[in-house]
Amino acid sequence: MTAPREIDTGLDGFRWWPGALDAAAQAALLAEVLRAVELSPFYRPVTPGGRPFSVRMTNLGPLGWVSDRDGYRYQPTHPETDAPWPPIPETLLDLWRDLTGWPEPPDACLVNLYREAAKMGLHQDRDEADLNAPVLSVSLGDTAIFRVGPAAGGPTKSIRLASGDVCALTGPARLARHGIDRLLPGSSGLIPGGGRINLTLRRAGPSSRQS
Ligand code: MD6
Ligand code: FE
Repeated sequence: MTAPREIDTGLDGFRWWPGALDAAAQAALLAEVLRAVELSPFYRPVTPGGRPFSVRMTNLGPLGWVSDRDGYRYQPTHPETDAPWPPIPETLLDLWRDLTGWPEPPDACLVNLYREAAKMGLHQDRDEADLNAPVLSVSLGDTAIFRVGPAAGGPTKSIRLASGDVCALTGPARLARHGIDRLLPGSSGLIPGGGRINLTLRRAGPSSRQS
């Protein structure tokens, strides 16, 4: 791919490439994701405290992020079907390599489905074995109000993640606090039934790099 334009948000290590995927690339990626979802359906996880998420989830790749009464973890199988997660599409592996330059491919891709009123509270991504590896996020469908701020707390910035936008938490922003305040329903017609799909690519398992 030709390198997409990157925007400086002023938060060191938070990277944002608006419109990294054009309309054709978005449609092609969505088709691949929806095919995978036929084998590995969206389900609604609960927090360790037993509250259902408003977002529905599934995963792609050798490991998938799950949450239930026992806590947060990565596991190789779908919690409801017990089947292995489908593979991560090649186009996402290419995007990871091109944009992050990380020497190893992602081994986990969390797929979040937001319908109209779904949101995600401020959180840090810290369930991965190597917290130096970046997390790369791809947005499809309705625009979302994304809030991001320093790991230690303090002021947050709000940015609009539109369909085709890619962002990443890297380096000093790897443990940034972030979440989705809300969607702008109807801002995109990409997702059948409406809403937004977010894909987050990670290195979840231990790194094979020598340290
Ligand atoms: C979302 N994203 O965009 C939720 N995590 O729906 C995330 O939680 C996220 O966008 C790590 C890195 C980038 C992200
Ligand atoms: Fe996150």
